[in-house]
Amino acid sequence: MADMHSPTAAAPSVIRRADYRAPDWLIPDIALDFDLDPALTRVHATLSVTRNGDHERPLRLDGDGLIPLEVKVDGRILDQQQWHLDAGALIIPLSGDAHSVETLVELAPESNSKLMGLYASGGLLCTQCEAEGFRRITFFSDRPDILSRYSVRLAADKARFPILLANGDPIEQGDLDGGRHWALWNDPFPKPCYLFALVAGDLACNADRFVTMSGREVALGIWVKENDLPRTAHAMEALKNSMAWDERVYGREYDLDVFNIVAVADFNFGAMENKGLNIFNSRYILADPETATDIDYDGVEGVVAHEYFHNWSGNRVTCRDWFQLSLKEGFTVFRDQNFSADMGSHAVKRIEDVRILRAAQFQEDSGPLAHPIRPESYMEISNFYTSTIYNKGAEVIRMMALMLGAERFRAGTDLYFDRHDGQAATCEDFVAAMEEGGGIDLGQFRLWYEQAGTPHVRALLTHDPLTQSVELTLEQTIPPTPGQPVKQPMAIPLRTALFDPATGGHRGDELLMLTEAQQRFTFTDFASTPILSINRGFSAPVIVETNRSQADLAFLSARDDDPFARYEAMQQLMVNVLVGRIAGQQVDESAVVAAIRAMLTDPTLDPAFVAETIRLPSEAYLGDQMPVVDPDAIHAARDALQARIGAELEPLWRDVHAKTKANAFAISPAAKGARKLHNAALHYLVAAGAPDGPAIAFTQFGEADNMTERQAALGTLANGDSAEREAALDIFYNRYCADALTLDKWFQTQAFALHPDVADQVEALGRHKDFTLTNPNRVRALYGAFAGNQWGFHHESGKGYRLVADCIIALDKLNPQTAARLVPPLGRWKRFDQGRAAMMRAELQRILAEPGLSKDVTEQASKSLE
Ligand code: 0A1
Ligand code: ZN
Repeated sequence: MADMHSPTAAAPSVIRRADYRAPDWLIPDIALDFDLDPALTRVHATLSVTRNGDHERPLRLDGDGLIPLEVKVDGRILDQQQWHLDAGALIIPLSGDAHSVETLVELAPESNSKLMGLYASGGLLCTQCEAEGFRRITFFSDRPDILSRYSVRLAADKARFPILLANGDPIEQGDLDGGRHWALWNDPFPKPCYLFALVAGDLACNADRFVTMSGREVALGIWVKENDLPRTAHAMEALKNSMAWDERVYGREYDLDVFNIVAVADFNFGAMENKGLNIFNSRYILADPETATDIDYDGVEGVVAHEYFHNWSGNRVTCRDWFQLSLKEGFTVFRDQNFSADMGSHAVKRIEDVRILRAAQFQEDSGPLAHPIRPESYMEISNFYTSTIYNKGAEVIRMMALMLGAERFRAGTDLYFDRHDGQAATCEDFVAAMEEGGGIDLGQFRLWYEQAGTPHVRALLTHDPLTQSVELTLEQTIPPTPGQPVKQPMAIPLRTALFDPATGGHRGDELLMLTEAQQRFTFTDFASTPILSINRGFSAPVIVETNRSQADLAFLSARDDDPFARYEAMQQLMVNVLVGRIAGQQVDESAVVAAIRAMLTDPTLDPAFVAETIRLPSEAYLGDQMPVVDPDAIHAARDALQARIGAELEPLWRDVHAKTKANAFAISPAAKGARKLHNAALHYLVAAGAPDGPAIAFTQFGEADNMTERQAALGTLANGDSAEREAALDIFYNRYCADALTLDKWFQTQAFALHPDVADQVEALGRHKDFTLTNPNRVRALYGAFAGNQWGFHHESGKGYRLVADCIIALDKLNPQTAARLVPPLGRWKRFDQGRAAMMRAELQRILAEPGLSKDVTEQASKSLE
C-alpha cells in the first residue's frame, strides 16, 4: 500500500467546456482497409484533410496505444523526423491546405479487455467507438465535430467470419486467396467517428423489411448466433414499431437502404447507435418467455427504439463536443419513453420512469458526483454517461414539451432537425429552436442546463373562509453541489389541481410556473379548504414537500384523476408511516392498509397500475428521506409494515394471486399487468409469514410458463431461509447454467436478496466457477446489484464496502469503464453514520492508492472523497 510520502501518478488533466475551439483540420473523407484477425489486425487508413481557418498548426491525429508502422502524405512515405507522437497522438506538420494522409497500424483485438475500439466477443470481432474508442483503431481527429464520409473495406477468413458488416450500404464483396474474403461498405452520410462500426463473425440473420413513408424499402437485419435466432422476434417488432412511430410523431424517416443490428455478449453499456449498424448488448435484443422477464421485454423494446431514434437525434444531428452529450441522450431518452408509453400504458410508464429517476438521478444529484446536464468539465468522458445526462436530460426536454404543448413542440423539433441536419450542434441550438419554433422565451429555463442539484419545492396551502380564497405559497431552494455553492431560482412548471373533498372533483388542471424563490398563487371561490394535487404527472424533476395530512393523501390515493399523482399520494402515505416508525413515533398504519385494500378491490383499475402503487417505497428511497440513512432501521420498519399489510389482507392476497394466474403466455400490456399483480400478491403473502408462503412461492416457481413469474418467486424465496429457497436456486442454476444471460439472473437475484447474510453470499458467488470479471453483464449482475442493495451493501461490518472495492481494484486492470461505474455507491458516505462513512472513505482511499489506477476510476474515486 502507498504511504503518504510515496509519489502519486500525475493527476489526469481536466477538459473544460469553455475551452472548446473549432478543429484545425477537417477530414471530409476517410477510406479504411481492415485485414481482420483476432490476434493481429492491420488497419490502413487514408484521410483527406483540409486546413480549417488561417493558422499554421500541424495536423494532430488522436491515437491511444497505436504505433504508426507507416505514415504517408500525398502518397509519399514520411521518414521518422517528419512526424512524432505526443501523448499517443500523431503530429504531422503540413504546409499546404489539403492533403491525403495515410497510416498503417496493427491491433490485437483478442487481447482488448477494455471493450473499447476493436475487440473480440464470443468468436465475433466488433467495435465500440463512443466516446473515444476510434483512436484505439486508427489515428484520427477523435472529436464529434469532425464529420467524414466513410468507405470501409473488410477482409477476413471466410470460414470463421462469413459475415462482414459496416456502416451504411453494402457495395461489393468477393473472395480472396487463402480462404479469405472481403466486403466493401459505403456510408453516404458524413458522420463523427464515434458512430463508426464494424462486425465480423459467424452470424445468423432475422431478416425483414420496412417501407418508409415516402415508399422506400429498407432491408432490416438482426444478427445473432444461430441458436439465438428464435429470441429476436420481439426486437424486430420493436424496430418496425419504432420506425413507424418516428415517422408519425416526429416526421422522421429512415435514410439508408439497410438497417442492421448485431447482438454481442460482452458490452460495456446497453447498446450503441452506430449509423446503420447498431451494436447491442445481447440482453437488449434476446427475449423469449422462457428466459426473459416482462422488464426484459420492455427493456428490449425501449433500447431498440432508443438506438433507432438516435438516427435523427444523435446521428443526422450530432453533438459539437461531449459537453453536449445530453443534446442527443436526454432528447433520445425522452423520445423512447414516449414511444414505450404509446406501446403500453402512459400511467405505468411514467411511474416506472420516475422511480428510476429518483433511484439513480436524485441520488447522483445529491452526492459528490452531482453535475449539470451540460457539465462544465470532465477528466474521463465515459464517466459522464450518467443518469443526470440521460434521465434528468429527458425530464428537461419533457418540461419544454409541456410548456410548449404538442403542436408547438413539434414545430420546435422540426426546426431543430431541419436547421441542424448534417451538423454537430449544441444544447443551446436545441433550446433556441424550441424558442423560435414554439414562440416562447426560455431565458430563465436555461438554468436547467447549468445548475446541478434537485430543486426542493415547499408548497403551503392556506384557506381564508372570509374571502373564500385559497393561497398557495411555493418556495424553491436548490441545494449546493460541487463547484456550485449558490443557486439561482429556476423556472419550474408545476401541474396543479385543487380538489373539493365534498364533491371529489376539481375545476381543472393548471400549469403554475414557479420562477421566483418564493411565489404566491391565489384561487378564489373556495368555501372550504381544498386538497392540493401538485406536480401532477411529475411535471418537473423536483422534490415537493407539502403540509398535506395523511387523510388528504388517502383521499388523493383514492380519488386523484391524474394517475401519477394518485400513485404519488399513496407513496407519500407510506413514506410518512415508515419514516415516522423509524423515528420511533406512534404511527397509524391502518390508513396504508385501507388504501391498499381499496386499490385491490377496485375493478376499474389497471392491474399494472395497482401493482405499482401498492408496492412499498424501496429501502433506498426511504434512506433518501432521512437526514442520516439508517439501513437496519429502514429494513426493519419496512419489513414490519410489509408483514402487517400481508397479514391483514391475507385472504385478499390469496384471492388476487389465484385470479391473476394466466392460462397461456402473452406479451400484451394486460397480460404483463396481471403478472405484475400476481407477483405482488405472492410477495405480500410470503411477507405475511403465512406457513404455506414458501410452498406457494415454490409452486409458482415450478409451474410458471414464463420468467417473470419464475424469477419473482425465486426472488421472494431468496429473501428468507427455507428448504424451498435452496431447492429453487439449485433448479434455476441447473436449468440455465449454459445460458449466460439467464444465469446472470441467478447471480442478480441472490445479490439483491434482502437476506441478512447477503454479503457473505455475494463473497462466495464472486468465487463461483461461473463468475467472471471479463463479462460486464456478469459483473453488474453480482456486484452492481449488490451495491444497490442498501441493507446488504451497508452491512455494519463494512464487509459490503470491501467486497465492492476489491472488485473495482481487480476489474480496473481489465475494464476501467465498467470498474468506474461501481464507484458511486461508495461515494455516498456523507449520507451515513460516522462509522460507515469512515469505512467507505477508507475503501475509496485504498482504491486510489492502487498503482496504475485508470483515469476512469481515479476521477470517480477522488471526486467521491471530496
Ligand atoms: N450512445 C449509447 C451509449 C453508449 C455509450 C458508450 C458506449 O461505450 C462503451 C456504449 C454505449 C446510447 O445512448 O445508447
Ligand atoms: Zn443514447
